[in-house]
Amino acid sequence: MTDFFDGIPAITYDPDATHDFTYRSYNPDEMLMGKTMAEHLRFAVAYWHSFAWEGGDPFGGQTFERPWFGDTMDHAKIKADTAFDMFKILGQPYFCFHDADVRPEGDTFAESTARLHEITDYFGEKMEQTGTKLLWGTANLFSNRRYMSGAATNPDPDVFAYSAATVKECIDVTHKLGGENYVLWGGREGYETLLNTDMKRERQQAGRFLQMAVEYAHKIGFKGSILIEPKPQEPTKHQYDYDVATVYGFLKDFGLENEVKVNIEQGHAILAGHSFEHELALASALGIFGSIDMNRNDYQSGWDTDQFPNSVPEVALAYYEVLKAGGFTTGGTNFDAKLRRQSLDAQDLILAHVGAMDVCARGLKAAAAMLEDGKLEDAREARYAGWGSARGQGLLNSDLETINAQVKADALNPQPASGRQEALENLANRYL
Ligand code: XUL
Ligand code: CO
Repeated sequence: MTDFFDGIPAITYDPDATHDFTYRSYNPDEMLMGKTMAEHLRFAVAYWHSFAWEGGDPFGGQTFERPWFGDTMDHAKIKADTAFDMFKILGQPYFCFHDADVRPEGDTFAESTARLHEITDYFGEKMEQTGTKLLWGTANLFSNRRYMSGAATNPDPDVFAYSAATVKECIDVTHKLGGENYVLWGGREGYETLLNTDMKRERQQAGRFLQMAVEYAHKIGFKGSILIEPKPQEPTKHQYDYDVATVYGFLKDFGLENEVKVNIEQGHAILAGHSFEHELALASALGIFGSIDMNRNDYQSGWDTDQFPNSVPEVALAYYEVLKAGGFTTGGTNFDAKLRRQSLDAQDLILAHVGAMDVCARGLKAAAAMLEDGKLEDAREARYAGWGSARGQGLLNSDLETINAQVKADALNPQPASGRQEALENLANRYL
């Protein structure tokens, strides 16, 4: 144990506790719809926000002081020790990381790679000792200045090559650690101005890059899911993986719709002008639902503030879609969330996760009750009941002329029916 979290106890489920270091709703062993809460939620801590982020914002730099800040491998190991101490305190089953979060950048590709393998071997030992698992690994192809004009979509083929070589190493270490997914977020895959951008070429590069990642994952026998994380803008003005619908079109274009799924982030959905549940429902309808990043934005600031979730009603509607989709398979609930920069203390880091896990647990319970009660689904089914009739069944296999003749023969005159939105909203609120 490091001393960073000294005095903070392991968090357990005790709704009656009189102190803050307790789960009041997240009871990992509680059964819901045939699975435990832990199995439903599959919580993951994001290494980057909790351990690599220094507390900066566009107007100021580092606010956090951490014993592991520094660019040596010794620092990287203290960081890993502290991270695994936190995993032990929280008891969440998973974590996620980028290469750049866990090892200092070397002077050469070879040095960076050697460091990545060294630290992930160290992770491997700790995972073995603690039972913490890897939800997903990923490559940071956006922070270093070499990626300023894109990674796969860079006008310079050398950057494409460097990025491809990096993804190979990151898939390797994800595979080595038994990671259940590999994520690609195209942070710089977009443009700042169309005046210097060949969109057609850049899309082709991104498509081929993704095919190569899928081909390599198959080759080494990686059994996890490959996931794209949609986001509409920020850091670039426009990103090619704008939202779930855009990603699906992209996957179809490159023959990858059965190979790649999506990791949907609440804050990114909002930036794209959608609700989180919209993105989840669409991904499920398209058969590409994979995993979630459960972090919200501040609704006034209009940018990706990556805050821990704290709205039970919002979270409930999201898990309703997750449950309807059959729940997670390889995916889970990753907190791609960071503290506010004034939240300096070790206990802030713990309490942020504790609160978020409780909010998710309450949302999940509400969602399960909504689904098990069945009233919402009954109402939805009733609304489309006509499509189950002989006329409804035949229509989609018919043609315009036949339909036209039938409408005339039957003197068809459709009568509108209420969508009952307020009644359904009242119903949904009863579970919250
Ligand atoms: C950025 C973001 C990333 C991805 C992983 O907005 O969400 O942290 O989750 O690269
Ligand atoms: Co994310």
